[in-house]
Amino acid sequence: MLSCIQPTGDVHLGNYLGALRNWVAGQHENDAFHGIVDLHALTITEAPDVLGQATLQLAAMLFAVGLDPDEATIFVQSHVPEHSQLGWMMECTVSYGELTRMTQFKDKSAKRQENTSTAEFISAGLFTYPALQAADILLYDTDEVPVGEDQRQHIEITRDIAIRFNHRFGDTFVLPKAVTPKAGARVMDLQDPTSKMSKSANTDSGLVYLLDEPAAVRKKFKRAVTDSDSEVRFDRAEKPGVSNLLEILAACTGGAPEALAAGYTQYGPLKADAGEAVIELLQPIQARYHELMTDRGELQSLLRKGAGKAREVAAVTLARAQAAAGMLPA
Ligand code: ATP
Ligand code: LTN
Repeated sequence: MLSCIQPTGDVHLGNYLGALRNWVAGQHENDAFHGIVDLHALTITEAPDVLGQATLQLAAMLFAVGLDPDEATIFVQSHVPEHSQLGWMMECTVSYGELTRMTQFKDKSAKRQENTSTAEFISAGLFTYPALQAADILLYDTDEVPVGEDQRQHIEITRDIAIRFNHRFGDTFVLPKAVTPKAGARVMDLQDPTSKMSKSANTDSGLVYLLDEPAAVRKKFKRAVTDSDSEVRFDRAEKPGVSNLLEILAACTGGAPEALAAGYTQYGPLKADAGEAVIELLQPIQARYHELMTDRGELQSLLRKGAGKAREVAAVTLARAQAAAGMLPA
């Protein structure tokens, strides 16, 4: 199993309850690889001095939420040069036409064009990104890639690339498939409960970050958008705000949102309890995060170890692909 996360923006409650928590729960049963994909972030990074720090902070967060470097392989993409090397071979296996059909490129480039500060530069890397993502996946003979709906098209193109390569050069790559995690909660924006909580939201008043102080969490829950009647009931369609609060509370305390609803007759106490449950959930994560960040050397050594483990697998796959393509060995 392989999952990857980009070091862009701060990790929020949706990322944790929808993804990271499942990674932690599954780390004992799966042979799991988790990549911090800094080369992908580079497609939209122009400022100096941000990527390394964001990478280190994300690594600390992954360890703080409970990923165990002895169980899972946690690595930084650029520390495993096989990603770039196979990425180029994948660029030569995907067609220009296929890349032009990728909705993520269309969305992200359109978004950059709307913003005056980013409008004039759309990198070629943003366009060829799916080839690098295919390399990420194929290097580990990955069977399953847990992703949200938005990434399904990228897993499909990875399969198409692998099939084409295998057809041209003989059986080389395992065909991966996308899996949607069964237990993941879907956390909505507290200010706009019909949209998912997302780093790319216009304002962050409806986002709860894993590093938010208790006072900030309390305030965000207190101001959460609900509706004008005052019945507490779990109903995503009719009562999105209230249902989101119930779902968050349920995800933190382990109950079921429908059953929790019965315990409330007013919105105020529900907001307060959901806020306190989140504060309690975040407290140990924040404590571990801050402790890990005091020892940069130790974090880097954990990442070096992860990259070493990743390379053991990636180097074998790359060599197999190069041999299949008939490249002269060095
Ligand atoms: P962006 O807004 O830039 O797309 P994001 O906040 O949606 O970022 P990603 O980096 O795309 O986050 O996703 C990381 C992981 O978190 C993915 O597995 C994704 O499915 C999950 N995730 C993101 N937002 C939510 C959410 N609101 N609820 C549940 N899971 C989420
Ligand atoms: N494109 C993904 C991040 C990503 C990824 C991967 C996910 C890069 N490489 C390999 C799964 C497997 C995103 O934008 N969330």
